[in-house]
Amino acid sequence: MKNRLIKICACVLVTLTALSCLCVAFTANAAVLPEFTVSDLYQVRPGDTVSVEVNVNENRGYCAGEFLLEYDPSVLTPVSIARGEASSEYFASNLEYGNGQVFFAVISEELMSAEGNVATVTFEVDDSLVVYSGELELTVNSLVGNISVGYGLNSVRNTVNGGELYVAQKITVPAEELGVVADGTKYVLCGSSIENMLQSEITKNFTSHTTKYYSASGAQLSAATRLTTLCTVKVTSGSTTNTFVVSVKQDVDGNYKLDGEDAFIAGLVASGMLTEEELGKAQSNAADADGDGDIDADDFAIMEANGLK
Ligand SMILES: [Ca+2]
Ligand SMILES: [Ca+2]
Ligand SMILES: [Ca+2]
Repeated sequence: MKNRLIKICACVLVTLTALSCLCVAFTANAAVLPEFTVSDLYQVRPGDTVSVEVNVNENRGYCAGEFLLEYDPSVLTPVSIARGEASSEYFASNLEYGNGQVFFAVISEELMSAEGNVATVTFEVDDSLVVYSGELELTVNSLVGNISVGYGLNSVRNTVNGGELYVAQKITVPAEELGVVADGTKYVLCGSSIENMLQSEITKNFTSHTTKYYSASGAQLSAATRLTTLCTVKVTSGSTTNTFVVSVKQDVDGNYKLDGEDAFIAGLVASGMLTEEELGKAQSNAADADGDGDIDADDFAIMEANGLK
């Protein structure tokens, strides 16, 4: 009942504001809608409490707006919402608007032209996750402006930039925390040395899951075999399996040796004969020997020196 009341109130407010704004004298202006963004969330751990900011930029003014922030309810649970400094005091919200939806509305008698934070929604992240990559999407509905700023009542329905969410459990081996990078529906597990990549040590991170280890060709590895580039780790809990493709710095071809072959592949990328997309994320990360984010002559030189040892 409360939910419906909030929805109805917001719609009435928006309609009333639209009517009052339409009274403003018309001047020929191109519609310049305010730009809304949703903050990205990286480096999030399962069980964390995180805050997602909805911000407004390029704001020539609006006097009412209805917003719907959509999230994955299997991953996030909303706990609170706070009005931002760029909103008016007439702010209505509903955390339980729909499954995976937070609703809020702002309204003002005068144009709100401040830039900055409109609202901040705080979520709890499911603590049983291993890894997750997804997006929160903001839909701006029924944005009301003055005709003089180029628009009256707009049903914007735009999906706003940002809102990426990336959650990964901490995965450690002795002396190192392994990096995790999203790669489509898979994830790349990044280590610095084959010496560190012991199955038994990685298994210790997943006490309530089942872990299985495979070679690049898909054969299950014997327990003592270390992992290197293009090996895979499957982590299963219930009906959910997360697949990690291993990447170990400098062993680009995944043959457990650091030698001229690895330098050769890096050289192909550095010279433009092979793209990082063609090579794939796990091998590209391995080929970035100095870890500066690109594959160039410096990386080739580091790996070429391995081959001469
Ligand atoms: Ca190699
Ligand atoms: Ca590099
Ligand atoms: Ca470089």
